[in-house]
Order: sequence, then C-alpha cells, then structure tokens
Amino acid sequence: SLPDFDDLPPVEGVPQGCAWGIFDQDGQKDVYGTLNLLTPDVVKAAAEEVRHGISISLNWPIGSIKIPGFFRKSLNHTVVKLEDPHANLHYGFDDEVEFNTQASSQWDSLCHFMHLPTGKTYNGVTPTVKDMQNPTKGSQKLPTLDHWHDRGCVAGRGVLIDFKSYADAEGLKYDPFSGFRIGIADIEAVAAYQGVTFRQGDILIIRFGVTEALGQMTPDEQTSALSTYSYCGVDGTKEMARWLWNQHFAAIASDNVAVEAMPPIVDGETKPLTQLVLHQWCLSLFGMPLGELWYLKTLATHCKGNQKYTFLLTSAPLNVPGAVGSPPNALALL
Ligand code: UVW
Repeated sequence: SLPDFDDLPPVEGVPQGCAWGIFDQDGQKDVYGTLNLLTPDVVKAAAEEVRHGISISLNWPIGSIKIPGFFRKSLNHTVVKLEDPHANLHYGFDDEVEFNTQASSQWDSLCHFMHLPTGKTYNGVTPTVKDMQNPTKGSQKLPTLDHWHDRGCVAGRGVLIDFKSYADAEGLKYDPFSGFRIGIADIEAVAAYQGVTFRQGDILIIRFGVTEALGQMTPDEQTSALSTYSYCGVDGTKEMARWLWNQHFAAIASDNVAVEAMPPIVDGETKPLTQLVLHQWCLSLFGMPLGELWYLKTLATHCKGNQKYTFLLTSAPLNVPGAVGSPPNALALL
C-alpha cells in the first residue's frame, strides 16, 4: 500500500513528503506519477458510476481568454483551403492552430514546474532546456504528457467538490480575483455537504466558478481581472500538500487558474509566483498532475440535479511528443 506523507522514504536534498522512486518498476524510472493509482480495479469501479448515460465535456474553448496572463501567446487559428493547385480545384478546408497550452483548459505535466530549490522535477529528473526541446533525443526520459498515451491516458472516478454552489448556499461571497483561498476543512465541509467520501485513485475536481466568470467578461475586463495575479484557489500549504497526498488522489483539477490560490503565502509571508507551493509539491515531488481552467458549470448543474457528485472521468491529452501541457479533452460520464 502507498505510504502516507510522513512515511514516504526520505530523499536527500528535498523535504519530507517526496514520492520519487515510489512508482518505479523493474529498475525503470516512472513517468506517470499518481496516475499509477488508476489501476484496472479503480477504472472498473469508476465505470459503475455511469447511471444516466450523459457525457459532459470539461474543456473550455481554446482562446476563451483573449490575452492570456504570464506573457503567454494568444490563440492563432487559421482556416486554410484544401485545394489541388495543379487541377485548380478547391475541395475543402483544413485549419492551422497555434496556442499556448496553458492559456485555457489544460493538464500541467510533471515537468511543467520545477521544485525551485533543486531545479528538479518529478522523480528527480532535471528538465534541461536542451532535453525539453529535443524530447526524443534528450539524455533522460522526461515525464511529459505524451507518455500518458502509453498507459491509456486517464480513466477513473472523478469527484466534484462544487465549492461555488456550496458557498452560494452558505451565503459566502468571494471575488475569484482576490486571492481568496480554501483550506482542508472547507474541502471536507463541501464533501460532507454533498455526501461524498474520497477513495484512493480519485480525481479531485474543484469548482470555484472562475472560467464561468471569465467567460462573462469582455477582453478588457478579463485582462484587468487576470492582471491582479491574485486568484482564488486551494490554500498552498505543506498541510494541504500532506492532505492531498494522504487522500492518494490520482490527479487534481479545477476551473481556476492554478488549482492553488495566488499569490503563494507561506507562514503569513507573500511569496513570488515562482514559489507556488502545490505546483512544486504536486507536480515535482508527488507526480500528481494538475488540471486548470476546466469548464465545470454544466457538470455542476447535472451533479446538483442528480445529487450525485461522482462520475467516470476520461481524459486524453494531445499526443505531442515532449508536450508540457495540453487541453485535457476531458469527459465526465454520468
Ligand atoms: C504557472 O505556470 C505560473 O501557473 P499555471 O500552471 O497555473 O499556468
């Protein structure tokens, strides 16, 4: 069975609570992290969650944020003619799409964000720029998203923690662009309110209402909201990291910008964005993928209507060799 946070074998140079080596097999360095918890038994049990035959996409359209934050490129989508110039015949259309994978619904791979003090990412890999840019020729196997296809990507039990609806019901108002943060007790309170208990291998999905709010804004309003770099989310603390690991989630996703609240606040002190606590812990030290900017309103409406917050979740990111992030192509099957 999987050791708890405080029982994980110590790894030199990194804090207690590091899962490097835990999922290695036959001397091979693991690249899947906590997706290893999506075992055949977990997937079969998740399939039993499908009761209504309803399939809901959790991808927000690419380009929904007109000017992405963090100096990221905007979507460039061009429709081109499919034509045979020799026969002077136009017979259809193709398209060409260029976008930053972090600018809309996405998975962060395990090498998206490094553990800052060591410059390492999941399983002690040092993702050099040269290796990242030449993923098939690099000197090390990097935990990039394309490897997910070697294990059938993601299928498991999704559990929605609909914090937005809970807050509305409790009369709790929060501004999504104010650094508002929720702790372990809040997540547990929503779980109890919804009547859900967590199981090993669950994919935790937390709704704050952020993509919905951004979707209602003009491009200027979006830019102004995002320029605060002060976003609602899960409180990025060591205690939260310990709790997330000890639930043995396979992955975590949210409709907010970074799963965790921004800016990071450690021991009461505001830290730069480069020191996001859960990004370092989940991605680099645990190997627990983070999904961000997912669209969760339709799912939330169905879950509330059925009074059932668990479902089969599937997700197959783009199979781009060396991909750091990708739209999740996530479906909730209820
Ligand atoms: C950063 O990359 C800083 O954050 P995110 O993973 O939320 O896009």
